Amino acid sequence: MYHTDDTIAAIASAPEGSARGIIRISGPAVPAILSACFQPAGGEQLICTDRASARRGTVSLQRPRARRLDAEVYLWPEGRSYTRQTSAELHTIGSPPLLSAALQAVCAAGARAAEPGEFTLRAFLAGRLDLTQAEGVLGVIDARGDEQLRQSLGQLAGNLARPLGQLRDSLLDLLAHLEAGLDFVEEDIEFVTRQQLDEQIQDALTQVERIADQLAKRRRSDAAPRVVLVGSPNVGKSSLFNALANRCAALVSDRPGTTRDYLTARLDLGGQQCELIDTAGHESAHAAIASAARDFAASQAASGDLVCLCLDATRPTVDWEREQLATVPAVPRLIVWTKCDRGRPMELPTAVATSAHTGQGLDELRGVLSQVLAHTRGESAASLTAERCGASLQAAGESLRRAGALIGALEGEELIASELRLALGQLGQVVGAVYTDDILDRVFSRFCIGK
Ligand SMILES: Nc1nc2c(ncn2[C@@H]2O[C@H](COP(=O)(O)OP(=O)(O)OP(=O)(O)O)[C@@H](O)[C@H]2O)c(=O)[nH]1
Ligand SMILES: [Mg+2]
Repeated sequence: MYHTDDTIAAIASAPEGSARGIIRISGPAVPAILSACFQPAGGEQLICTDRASARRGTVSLQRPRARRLDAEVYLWPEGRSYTRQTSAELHTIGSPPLLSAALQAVCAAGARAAEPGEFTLRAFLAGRLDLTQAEGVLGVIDARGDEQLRQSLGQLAGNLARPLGQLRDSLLDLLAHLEAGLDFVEEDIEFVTRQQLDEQIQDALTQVERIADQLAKRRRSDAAPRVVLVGSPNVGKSSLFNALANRCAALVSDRPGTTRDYLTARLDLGGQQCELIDTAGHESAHAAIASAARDFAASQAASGDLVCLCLDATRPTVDWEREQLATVPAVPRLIVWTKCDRGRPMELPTAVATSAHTGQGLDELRGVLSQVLAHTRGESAASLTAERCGASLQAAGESLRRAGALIGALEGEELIASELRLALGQLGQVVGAVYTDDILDRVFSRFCIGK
């Protein structure tokens, strides 16, 4: 069983350190903990009102030695925070040893170190989120690329919770009518006609199928991570694409700017699937079409899971390439030297030397891609939810189908009601209205501490 009556605390900012560090605290003892370890500036007392508030002050640290750390405290009263409990955040310098000393001070004052995902678990248990939205939170944290972020934010905003909630409400109403009819069976009172029952069950079945289909589609679309080939015109991206995909899909020519549109191919990297994307070369052209192609290549790169920056080993690097090498990429990046049969690549760490013409380095590149992708890929919220709920949605659909068949066969209403109960139980598991510790463990153990 999960307890929510104690007070939990954790470092909620990046574990490797950042400019700002955050300690999150949630539970009934927040006011007592803050009055024990936080001194507001100006010597006044920190008072928890019915509105969110912020105060500057200092936290008293005991270890490794007694000292005071400047901090701001943000305080949310019960009912108005993420967990719906009295909650606080201490914002201070993001140095890991200082944050860990501040967390020790908070724990010494009465908090317990939070388990992974425990804040979101409390938000779920307090009814602030359903399970699909909790998975949306995780999807937002782990999103790789714009598409995953968009999907996860949608799920967090309730684009699954809402239709599922409406569907459960209408099935509950239907079940209530059926059960009321069963209570008055002697009097021959009918609360819902067979035709209404049939229509509403068919309608519910269509919705369950639509949600299951939508989840499965999203899961398929993000099942394969995306590897995007980018680089200057004529460096050999399309040749590399063809060599890796083992086909001549992309047009190759010695004229720079050959690729205008983009092409994709499915690669199997020894069990690890990926989608390989060839893009137009980056160039400083003015022609509208070239610049559209370049913008498109940039957007493909931004939504990829891994970018292969292709550099031509037969010539020195150009300005744009040097700029790229000097910047920290937003998406994980691999340097791929091309045309190594005709030139010697410059020494760069973690670069792979290839030739599309001789096949040199292609196996090595496949191996590196597979390794890097195994570590860069985050699962989208839809994938997590689809994996957890696929069987429940299918079972709910089957119960509704059986209920429909029972109506058609003019069977008794007890049997129909029992199928509706089964369907509701399965939908309840999807949103978390019906849950076991096991289900919650599966969802929340994927979170990191502090979320
Ligand atoms: N020697 C040698 N030539 C290559 C290799 N790969 C590509 N080339 C040549 O380089 C030229 C450009 O190749 P593409 O694959 O079209 O280059 P790209 O980067 O797709 O070019 P854009 O689509 O215009 O951006 C062609 O003439 C290819 O034959 C290679 O591994 N070795
Ligand atoms: Mg090309």
